[in-house]
Amino acid sequence: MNASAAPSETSIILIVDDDRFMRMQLRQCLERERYQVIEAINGEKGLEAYKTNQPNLVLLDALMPVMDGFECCSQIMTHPGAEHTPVLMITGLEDQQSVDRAFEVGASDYVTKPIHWAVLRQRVKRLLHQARLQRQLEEANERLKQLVSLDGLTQVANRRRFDEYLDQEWRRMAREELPISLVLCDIDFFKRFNDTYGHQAGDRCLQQVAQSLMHAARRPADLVARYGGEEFAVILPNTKAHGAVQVAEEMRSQVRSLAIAHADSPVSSLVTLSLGVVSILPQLEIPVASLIAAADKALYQAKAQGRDRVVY
Ligand code: GH3
Ligand code: MG
Ligand code: MG
Ligand code: MG
Repeated sequence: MNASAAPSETSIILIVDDDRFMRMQLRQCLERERYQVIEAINGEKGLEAYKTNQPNLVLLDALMPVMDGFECCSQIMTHPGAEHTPVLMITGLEDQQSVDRAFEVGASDYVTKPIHWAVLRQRVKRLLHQARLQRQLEEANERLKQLVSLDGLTQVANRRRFDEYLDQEWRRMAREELPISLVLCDIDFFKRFNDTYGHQAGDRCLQQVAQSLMHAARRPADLVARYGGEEFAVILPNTKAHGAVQVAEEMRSQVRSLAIAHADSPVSSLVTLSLGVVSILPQLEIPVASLIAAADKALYQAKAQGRDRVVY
């Protein structure tokens, strides 16, 4: 499956045909091209072989006892990942209806018997190549999606992802009538920290703080995001005030236990956090911005009351 290993990886091809002689000829043709070949004698056996071997390509006869090729193909297509496994129908049926049906049930290509071997070789090669390209494209897309939603410095979600997720969870919690909490965290006297230790030390501090927040927000649905320069926001779906305050206190203590020196901080000799917490039962007619405004207000109070604290 590893895309980088693709050039040297041997493709597995599954031949499903009730005709023993045909299977043998196909096998010889494919093994000459150094493919790994598996055989099955009907659609049912073919389906089993498909599940156990996860071949890169299936060569499928149409007319077979027990389960025919059309049924076998449509069943293969219901399996996760089947979109990466091209099915090439090889059959004596030349009528339009059979060709149409093959493509309808998910076949990628169709060749008729008697087989033109040079053409088959090229079709097999092309189908495998296309499937590999498609897989690589999807992997690249996956990586890209990750990249556009992560903050480059701290590797937590970025602001864009935060906005998107908050909107989504706000609506989901409103539908399910569950609470949602938001924690806004801001590093205390961070400008002084930069002034004292330099911008690079500041960057490292941000990375460490981000990791601490990740440790504290443990549920799979929780999202830690970099909200702005030295501000982080944490979305806690299905979490009441009590739980959210606990998480926020855990964050404060995690950051304390990083024990990053901050000699110029008026509130401590170490880097500290101020946190504002809000919890609400969302309603679709209330704008999500009101949640952020309330958390911002709580954070402002935490600052005003002396920093290094959680305000709910
Ligand atoms: P307060 O306790 O009131 O929050 O004071 P503060 O100094 O933390 O707040 P202020 O908003 O005045 O300063 C934030 C500082 O965060 C200023 C800016 O240089 C720094 N900062 C923002 N983004 C980054 C970054 O990516 N890297 C580094 N090293 N510093 C950053
Ligand atoms: Mg047959
Ligand atoms: Mg700030
Ligand atoms: Mg600050």
